[in-house]
Formats: sequence, C-alpha cells, structure tokens
Amino acid sequence: MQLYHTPHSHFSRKVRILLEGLGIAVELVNAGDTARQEPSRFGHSPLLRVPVLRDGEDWVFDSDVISAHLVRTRDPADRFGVLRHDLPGLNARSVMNGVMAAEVELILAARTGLDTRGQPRFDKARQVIAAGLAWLEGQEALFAGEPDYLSFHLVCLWEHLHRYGHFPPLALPQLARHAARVGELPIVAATRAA
Ligand SMILES: N[C@@H](CCC(=O)N[C@@H](CS)C(=O)NCC(=O)O)C(=O)O
Repeated sequence: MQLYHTPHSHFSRKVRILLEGLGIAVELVNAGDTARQEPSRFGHSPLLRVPVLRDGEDWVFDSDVISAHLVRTRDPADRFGVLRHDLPGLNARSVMNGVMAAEVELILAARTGLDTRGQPRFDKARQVIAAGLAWLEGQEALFAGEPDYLSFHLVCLWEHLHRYGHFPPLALPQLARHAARVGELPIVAATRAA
C-alpha cells in the first residue's frame, strides 16, 4: 500500500493518523511541492492533489474517501467513527474540510506568486477560516469524547493553521483544549512533521 502525501499536508495527515490508529503499514510517497502539475507526483490522480492511496490494483482519491475505503476493507468495527452518519458530525467534517481548502488556496496562491492581500477572493478565504473556526467552537462537544476521526481532523487543521500563519485572531478555548489533548496521542505525534 502506498500513500502519496506531503509531510505537511493536513488532508494527508488525517489519513496517516487513521493508518497509525489502525496499525496499517503504508509506504509514504512524497509528492513534493503540491503547486506543481506533473501527474506522476499525485499518483496520476486527475485532481493533482494529495492524498492519493494505492491499495493493490485500486487507486483512491480524496482523504475522506481513502479513510472510508480503509475502514470498509480493514476495520469493520469502525473504531474511530469514520463512517458516521449523524448530521452534526458530517457538518463539522464539511466545515473543517472547507477551512482547510480555504487555507490551501491562500498558501498555494502565495507560493505561485500571487499577492493575496486586499483581493476579495482571498479575503473570502480568510473569512471562511475565521467563521468556520468560530462555528466549530460552538460545536465543541463533538470533540469532547474519546479520540476519533473527527478529532484527528481537528488537530490536523489546527496545527496546520498555526504552522502556516493563517490562524485568525480569535479566542477558541474549547477547540484549543481538544486539539492539545488529541495532539498528545502517540498516533498523532507520530505524524507531526519536523
Ligand atoms: N478534498 C481533498 C483536498 C486535498 C488537497 O487540497 N490537498 C492539498 C495538499 S494539503 C493539495 O494537494 N493541493 C494541491 C492543489 O490544490 O493544487 C481531500 O480531502 O483529499
């Protein structure tokens, strides 16, 4: 099994934490700069993004689809709640994915030479990050239980925003507490980029 990723990719890290939690060995293939366009970097995914999973003959695109595939094929008990169906949990997942995607837009725009300051399109991305985090703070009870896929997702988002300087000037005490707690888990620490 191979996972195309980058060490800092927050979307890839969700999958890597799940792999650690499930005790599944994987060969990590570093795609390098995700702003590049060579399909081979991305396992020939037409989306030109990581993560991409190669599982035998199967190629799987998108972090949550990869995670669902891993659980369906290897963890019928779904111990980390990847296949959950409750609306609050699914909405929180959508909001976290949206915040992470908005951050990717800002990072890759800057990396490819665009000045994002004062541009309405990128101001909207910053607004999505701030509004998404504030919304998630109001849903913090979702992260309060035993560590699960939703809380893995949170810690990936949280640490990435801090690392890249896109964390908005907001006090989010409950999310901060949950992210710190989950961040201490060995399976989470094992996936933290140097
Ligand atoms: N919806 C995708 C998003 C993946 C994504 O945006 N990955 C970033 C790296 S964290 C990427 O490869 N971006 C390249 C690009 O947008 O051109 C998923 O959940 O896997």
